[in-house]
Amino acid sequence: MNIFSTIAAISTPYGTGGISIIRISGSRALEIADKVFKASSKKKIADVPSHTIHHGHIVSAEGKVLDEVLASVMLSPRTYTGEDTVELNCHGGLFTTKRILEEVLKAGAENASRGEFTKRAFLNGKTDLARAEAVIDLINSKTNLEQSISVNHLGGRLSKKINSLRERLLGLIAHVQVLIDYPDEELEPLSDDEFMKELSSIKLEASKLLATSEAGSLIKNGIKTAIVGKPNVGKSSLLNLLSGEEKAIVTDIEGTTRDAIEECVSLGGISLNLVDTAGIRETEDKIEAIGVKKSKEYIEKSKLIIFVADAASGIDENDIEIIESLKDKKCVALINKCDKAKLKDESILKENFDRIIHFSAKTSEGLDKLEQTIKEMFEIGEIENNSDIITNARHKDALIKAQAALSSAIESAQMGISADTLFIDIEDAISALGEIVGLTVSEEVVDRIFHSFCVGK
Ligand SMILES: Nc1nc2c(ncn2[C@@H]2O[C@H](COP(=O)(O)OP(=O)(O)OP(=O)(O)O)[C@@H](O)[C@H]2O)c(=O)[nH]1
Ligand SMILES: [Mg+2]
Repeated sequence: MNIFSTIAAISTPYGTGGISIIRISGSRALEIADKVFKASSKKKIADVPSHTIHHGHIVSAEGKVLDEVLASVMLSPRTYTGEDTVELNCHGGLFTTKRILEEVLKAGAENASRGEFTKRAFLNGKTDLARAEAVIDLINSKTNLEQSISVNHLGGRLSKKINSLRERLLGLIAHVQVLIDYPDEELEPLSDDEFMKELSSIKLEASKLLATSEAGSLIKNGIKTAIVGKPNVGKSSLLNLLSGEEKAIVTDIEGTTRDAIEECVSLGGISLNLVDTAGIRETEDKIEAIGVKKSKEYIEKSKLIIFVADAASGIDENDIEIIESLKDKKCVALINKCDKAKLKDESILKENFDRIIHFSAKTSEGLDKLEQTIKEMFEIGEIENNSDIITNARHKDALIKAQAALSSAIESAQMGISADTLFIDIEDAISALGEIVGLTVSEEVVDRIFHSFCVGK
C-alpha cells in the first residue's frame, strides 16, 4: 500500500525552452493524468501498458484545449520514484506549463516540494542516500572530474564499498555476539589474530576513503586561488586566459586592477575559484591602496597562490617583498611574458619556490604545465584513476565517526577488554557507516538533504 499523496511539479527549468516536462508521481498518477489528458487514440492512461508514450491534448476542466503533448506512462515499481508516474511533455512556454500544472493540481495532485521525487525514490528503496545525494552533485557538476565522480556515486560504487565494510563489521559482531551469549562455547578468543586482522583491515579501508575527502572537497567546491604579483606582470591577462573571456581590464598601465575580480574557472577538470588581485606596491593613491590591502587579505584566505613575475622587467624589491609574504602558502610561480623576454636571474625564485613555470598569458605557453602542477600539488591526478572518493562533508563526518569507533574497538581488543565494550564500538562504526547510505539517519537529516534539491527533482 502506498501511504503517500500524489505529487506533481514542473521538472524542467523555469523559462522558455523546446519542451517542458510536468512529472506526476503517486498512486493516483494515472487517474489524475486521465482527468487532464485526452489521448488521440481515445485510450485511457489507466489502460495503457507501462513504459509507453501517447500523443494527445491537455484539456482544462472547462473543456479548453491548453496544449498538444506527449504523455509518458511508467508504472510502479520500475520508475524513478518507485511509484506510478506520468510525465507530460508540453511545449516549452512557461505560462502554458504553469497553466497545465494548475489543472493537474486541480485534478487532485499536490505540489511536490524540493527534491520530493528523489526523496520518495529513497523512501521507496529505489536508491540509497549516498546515491540520491549524487543526483544533486551531478546536476551541480562544473567539471569533468566532478561529473565522473558523481556518476560513479550515482551508479552505487561508493554505496557498494560502504555496504561491504558494514557487512564485514556485521560479520565481526556476529562473532562477538556468540562470545557474549555463549561464553562457554569453544570459540576463538577475542585477541585472535584473524579478528584483529579483519578489524584493522576494515579500519584501513575506511581511512583510505577518508583520506580522499580533502581532494574530494576541493574537486567539489573548487580551490580558492589568488593570482598575486606586482603591477603590470600579467595577472589580469592570466585570469582572462583561464576564464576564456575578457573578464578583467588589461592595459600596460601599472595599477590597472584596483578591485579584486573573482571568477570560477575549470582547469583540466578541476575547479579554481580564482581571484585576480590588484598589483601589490607602495602607493599614494587612496583607491589603489585599498586594493593592495585586499590583495594581501586574499593571500591569507587562499589555498593556492599563483605568483606572477615578469620575465621582461625582472625581479625587483617589490617582488621580493611579495615573495616574503607568501611563506607558508602553497604557491606556484609563473615567469610570465616568456614570449617576449627571458628572465635574467631566476635564483631568487628558485630559492623561494618549489614550482616555477615559464609562462606566457599571450601565447598560452606553460598552461598545460600549470594544470599538471596544480593537480600534483593537490594530489588530484592520483584521484582521477580512483573513483572511490569522498566529496560530501556529511560522508566525511560519518567516516570520521566510524574511524574513531574502529580505533577504540582495536584498542579494546588489544587490551583484552570485555566483549560487550568491543560490541558497542563496532556497533557505533556500523551505525556511522550506515549514515552514509541512509540506513541509520534521522528523518530530520533526510529532510535537510532533500531540501537542498530543486523542485521537480
Ligand atoms: N608579451 C606579453 N605581454 C603580456 C603578457 N601578459 C600580459 N602582457 C601585457 O602586460 C601588460 C599588463 O598586463 P595585465 O594583465 O594588465 O597586468 P596586471 O598584472 O593585471 O597589472 P595590474 O592590474 O596593474 O596589477 C598588458 O599590456 C598585457 O598585454 C604576456 O604573456 N606576454
Ligand atoms: Mg590587473
